[in-house]
Amino acid sequence: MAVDDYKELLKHYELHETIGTGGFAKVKLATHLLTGEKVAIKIMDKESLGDDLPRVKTEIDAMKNLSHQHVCRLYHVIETPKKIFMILEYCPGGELFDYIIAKDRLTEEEARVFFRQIVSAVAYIHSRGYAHRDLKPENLLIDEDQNLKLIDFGLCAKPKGGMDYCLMTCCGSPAYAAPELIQGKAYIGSEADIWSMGVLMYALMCGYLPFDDDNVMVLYKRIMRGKYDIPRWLSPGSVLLLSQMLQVDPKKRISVKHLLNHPWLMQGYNCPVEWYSKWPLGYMDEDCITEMSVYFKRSKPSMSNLISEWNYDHTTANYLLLQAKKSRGKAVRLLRSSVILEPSASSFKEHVSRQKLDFDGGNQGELPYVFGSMDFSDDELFYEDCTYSTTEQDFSRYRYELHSVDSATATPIRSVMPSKKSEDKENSDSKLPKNEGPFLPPAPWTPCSKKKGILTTPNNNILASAKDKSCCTKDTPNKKPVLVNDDIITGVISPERRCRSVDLDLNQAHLDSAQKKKGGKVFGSLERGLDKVITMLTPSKRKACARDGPRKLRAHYNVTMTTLLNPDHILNELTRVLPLKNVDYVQKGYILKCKTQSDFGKVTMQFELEVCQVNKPDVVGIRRQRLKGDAWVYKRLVEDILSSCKM
Ligand code: 6BJ
Repeated sequence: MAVDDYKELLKHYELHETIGTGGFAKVKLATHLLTGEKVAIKIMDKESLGDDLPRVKTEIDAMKNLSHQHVCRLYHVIETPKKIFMILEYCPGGELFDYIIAKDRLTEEEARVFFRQIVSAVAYIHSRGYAHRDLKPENLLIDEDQNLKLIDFGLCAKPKGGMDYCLMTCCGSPAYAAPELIQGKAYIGSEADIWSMGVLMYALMCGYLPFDDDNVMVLYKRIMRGKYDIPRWLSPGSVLLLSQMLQVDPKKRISVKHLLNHPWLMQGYNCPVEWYSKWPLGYMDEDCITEMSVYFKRSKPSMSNLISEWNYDHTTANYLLLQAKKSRGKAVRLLRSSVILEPSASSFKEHVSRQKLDFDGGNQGELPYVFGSMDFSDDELFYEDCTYSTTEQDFSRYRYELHSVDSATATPIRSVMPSKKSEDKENSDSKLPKNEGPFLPPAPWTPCSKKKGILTTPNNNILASAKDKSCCTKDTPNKKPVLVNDDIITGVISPERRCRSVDLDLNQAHLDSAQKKKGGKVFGSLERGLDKVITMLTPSKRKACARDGPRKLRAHYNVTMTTLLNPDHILNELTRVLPLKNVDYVQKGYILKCKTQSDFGKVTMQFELEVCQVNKPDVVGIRRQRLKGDAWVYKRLVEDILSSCKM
């Protein structure tokens, strides 16, 4: 992999940790340097894309044609000879899927809030002539205001003759696929989307799927029969709406138009779903144009013309990110700080390892915590190891040092943390504060309990300008980025597995702003590969390591509370149970980077489990994050692991 591929990207963005890996893409958190806004960067390797390359083109084309409050926004596309980078709206709340499973299921009221947004997004994309064709809770992300954003337009279709024209390609996830689609019949994309929305609504309110089986043929038969269980907690209104969406005959299925003012969706709102875009494509904001014209020293008409080309280049990104800033009530300002060095002025490594600065004077860059990344198999630049702080006193200074990676921090498989003398006490009287917002899990937290187990389903080049000087460079050979191929073979190979449904109490805690106010430290992903030279920050900003104990994280719905008080004890329990569940893992301090593999050695699932301190020192939790693999299989596996731990 050539450093050149990252040159253009790193001129405008500082990369942080991986927040997801899909079949053919890796998604990283990043900061846009001129606005200080967080973005998600989808990184694709053209060579590995192979037959999936058209899917990427489809997604880019579609996203350039969509601008809606419930559709994830595309800001910028960078293509190099080997890579495609899509710079996208960042949604810190993660996937709706994780939210549902953390709560087991949503109340009708909560499901309605989300479902109105889903209907709004789908009505909008249909109005633009697109069918999504892969609607599922993994493709709905939650933004910082708890609003949903639809992602993954790689399978979307825009029938040439309009929305009523038939499609033939069978795509999407089997469990969400409409009967006509799996039968290989010609189908209408919008009708198929409505079916998937029915499955989605069912999953929201039940916490499991209406049609499900390990065997895909059995699953297909169930879908074609269209019969599903109706749990007792569903209201008659919900049952009716589900039956209208889950109609096997697409002609009898409810249309989006009728969903907009459906009584169930109107309940408590008394107004139809608003589906029109609040920021239609081509919308130009006066304040943003003014700021950009001042910053780039151009006349307003000339700046305005440049923006209106909508090339999805850095101009588009600057404009859209300024607009995003404004819509969140922040100052419409581009950063006028000298810290934005021309990439040519710093070495590549320095560029990516530089202390992150808080461009907005303290209210930016606050993450609940950082989601570690797990890069088992990708060769990539070693740039994740930037450790940065969001505390204000750190703004003005940053420097770099070279260190060898401390091999002691890379713990071999099955090794455990040195255990303190165990003094675990049952923590049944947790005093976690109450819920703060309408979308947060209910308080109080309840300890791990056995519940009925739940889910079962398989679930051409726009080359960087030649004028650009390299940021990584022949002139600083000793600071060349390190390419790491860290495919860690961990011994235990698991066959593709379907877990027994077991019990789990996912975190019922709330978000706490205390740590945010204090300006908690945010860390990049863990060091990989021994004998590598990496750039790290000054000792005061060094990464947390095992010796520091578990990280202190804000309570979140992807953190499961335990009743034990000793983090090492929990770590030992996890490392005892993981091999029993055929999960391979690598331990890095209190983080267990887990993966499952098929019989053929294909990685089927990647996720992290991290033992952490939550809120108060006497509450120990386990943060979980899925990075790759089927969401429902992951859910069952993590349920299985956690319920098998004695804690
Ligand atoms: C895209 C992906 C935009 O897991 C997280 C955050 C995941 C952001 C995440 C931790 C967390 C918080 C709460 C609960 C669980 N983003 N943001 C593909 N296409 C367009 C956009 C994205 C991806 C994202 C994913 N946070 N976990």
